Amino acid sequence: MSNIYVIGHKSPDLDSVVAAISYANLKNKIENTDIYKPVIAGEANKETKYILEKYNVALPEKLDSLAGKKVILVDHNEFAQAQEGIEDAEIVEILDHHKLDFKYSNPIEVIIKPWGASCSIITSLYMQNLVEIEKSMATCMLAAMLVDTVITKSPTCTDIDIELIKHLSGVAEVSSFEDFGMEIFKVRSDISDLSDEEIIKSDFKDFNFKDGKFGIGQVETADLSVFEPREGALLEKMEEMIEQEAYHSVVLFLTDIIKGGSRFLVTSTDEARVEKALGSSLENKRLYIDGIMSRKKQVAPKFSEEFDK
Ligand SMILES: [Mn+2]
Repeated sequence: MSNIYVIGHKSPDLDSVVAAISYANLKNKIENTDIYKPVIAGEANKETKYILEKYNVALPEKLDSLAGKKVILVDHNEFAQAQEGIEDAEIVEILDHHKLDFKYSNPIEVIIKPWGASCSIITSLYMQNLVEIEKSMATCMLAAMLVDTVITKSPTCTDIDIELIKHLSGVAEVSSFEDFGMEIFKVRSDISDLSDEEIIKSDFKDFNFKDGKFGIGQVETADLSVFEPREGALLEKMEEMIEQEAYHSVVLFLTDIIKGGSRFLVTSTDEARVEKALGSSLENKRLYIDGIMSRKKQVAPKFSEEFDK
């Protein structure tokens, strides 16, 4: 049997990497095989390396092209966010918690739930199939769920996520998931050794709207002030991306997980319409909006409403 590669989106975040690892593990166990191989679509970000290293889980190898491969897509389903070669891959399954934007010529298994993390869905599948989750795996999955749900504070977090987070905390022997979550967000907040590009790309997604290609990056932080001295340079780098990669707009929003709001940095070929989409005016390409914490539920819909009509 040929290998089936389990892969998350480009600019992989913790949820997409741990989803690939844990889902490949679950499928191998259920089917008593080893054909499911977790891989990643790009350089792992800082907290991903930190968590996998700390809990002794191997970082998957990078797979540069999906062409000619059998693949399971986790944590994404839009081709714009998938690894190169997706058009020439054989997709056998999708497991995701984002909006469905997918057309395919064959009937395939699609598991999509409106929950806070892909790892939440995978946790529930381990439970359904009565497969034990090893402690180190449980800890990594818990970490991914805490990041994706911003320690349960994101509007994307459901009651089911909270229940699963509590369940995994037990398996992982984590006494306070809030403290564990803050530990991860502190790792994230240390940006001193990251380049401007690494900050922008650390959790960055492309959206192909009718009016053009939009790049929307998000950084969640426990300390917004560390970004202040670097905002000018970040904006310059984003401007460069617009020119070199033909974006309509590149937006980076820095989410203060304690205050529960986001500071937007915006570069665009049409700033006025971005202001319209965000419902507020920019000041020197910057803007703070209280209550915004989620790209999926709050930011991307604002842009698609304005630019994907
Ligand atoms: Mn996710």
